[in-house]
Amino acid sequence: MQRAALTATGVYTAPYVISNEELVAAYNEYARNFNADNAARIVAGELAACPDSSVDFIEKASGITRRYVMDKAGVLDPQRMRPRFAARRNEELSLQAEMAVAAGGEALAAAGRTGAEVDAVICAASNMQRAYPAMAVEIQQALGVERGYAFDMNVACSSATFALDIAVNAVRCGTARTVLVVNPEICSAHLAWKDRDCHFIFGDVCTAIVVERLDAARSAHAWEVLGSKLATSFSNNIRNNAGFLSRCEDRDPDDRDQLFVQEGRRVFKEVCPMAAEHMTQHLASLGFTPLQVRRFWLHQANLAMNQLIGRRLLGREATADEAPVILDEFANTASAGSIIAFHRHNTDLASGDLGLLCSFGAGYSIGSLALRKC
Ligand code: CO8
Repeated sequence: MQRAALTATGVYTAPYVISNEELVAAYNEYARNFNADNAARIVAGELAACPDSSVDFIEKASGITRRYVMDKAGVLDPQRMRPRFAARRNEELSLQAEMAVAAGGEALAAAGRTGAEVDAVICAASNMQRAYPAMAVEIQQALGVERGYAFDMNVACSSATFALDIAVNAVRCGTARTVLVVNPEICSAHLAWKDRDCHFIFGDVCTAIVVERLDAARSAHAWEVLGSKLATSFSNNIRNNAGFLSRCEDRDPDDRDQLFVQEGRRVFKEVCPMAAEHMTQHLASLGFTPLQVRRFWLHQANLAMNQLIGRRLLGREATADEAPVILDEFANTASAGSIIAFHRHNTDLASGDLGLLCSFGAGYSIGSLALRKC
């Protein structure tokens, strides 16, 4: 059995920023228009009025101050309230592939590798822009990966950690020497921007991670993977019903259940204890306690969620150095969040330091990797 390591990462940041102030101004204009257009039905009790959103609520409830998106004008147009993307011809690089090639190229360069040295590409994200051919195969070709295999997978917010588990096992078993995992998350395309309960939650980004044999690593910042642990438990509390059967069910793509829907409070209450218990058990199985972990790179959905998980793990508040936060800047970027935190906050640690990367989200799904700095 080979020893496997995460040797490098890359991040593609979406080109536009939307502040909470801009978001709330656009949403409130949409709400005013909706209420004026539907005044008679609202008075008759046939329709609920659209309540205003507020910057204060968003910052207090989530810790999010802004987000990066692939299109800003469409999202902030009160007549549209969703991104606008130009359709591309089949001969052009797809949007998700473009993001993945940028992040993947950065990660490969940081690992001291070229596409020609990669054996497998896994494209893991909450949404794929098409059913087939797999996004990963297009990315494989665009990055000059001439051998091996590529495939897509989706475990919602845990897509990246579940993909890392597969990549690590492939390297350990000798199926591959070098695997590239990419996570192009275009959350803005599946977010209900007209729903004030969730319109602030998501942003767009793409992350990439190189997984290699430890003995072949060239990077100065490699992390050996000591172990990984995956868990799932079915829940309807985070759900999106859009799929290939939608047109056969005569569904409108704007129907509320064809977009992201969640019971946010229930998710909060149920997922926090599950995630803390999962990480504690994972560490115990490797002979460690949470207090021995130098840094936690947690899923980035909600600041209060991460603070509560930190308290459950450590018995006290985790410092920003112990559990860095990036969701204030990026919002929730589904499976990419913990990887952005890792990308931004791993090179300062010392050889021998212990770290834990953990995602949690829809499914429910939880994935963790215990890492030791080489
Ligand atoms: N402005 C003003 N008031 C508001 C707003 C707003 N924007 N939104 C809600 N309110 C009001 C509510 O109506 C409510 O009013 P009332 O008390 O009168 O009923 C009050 O504020 C409190 O509302 P909530 O109870 O909803 O507020 P919370 O404190 O629970 O905060 C959160 C809401 C932030 C959503 C919080 O519950 C949370 O973060 N929960 C966890 C969310 C989470 O982690 N979800 C994970 C989902 S991500 C995932 O798994 C990936 C899925 C795939 C991605 C797909 C891409 C789109």
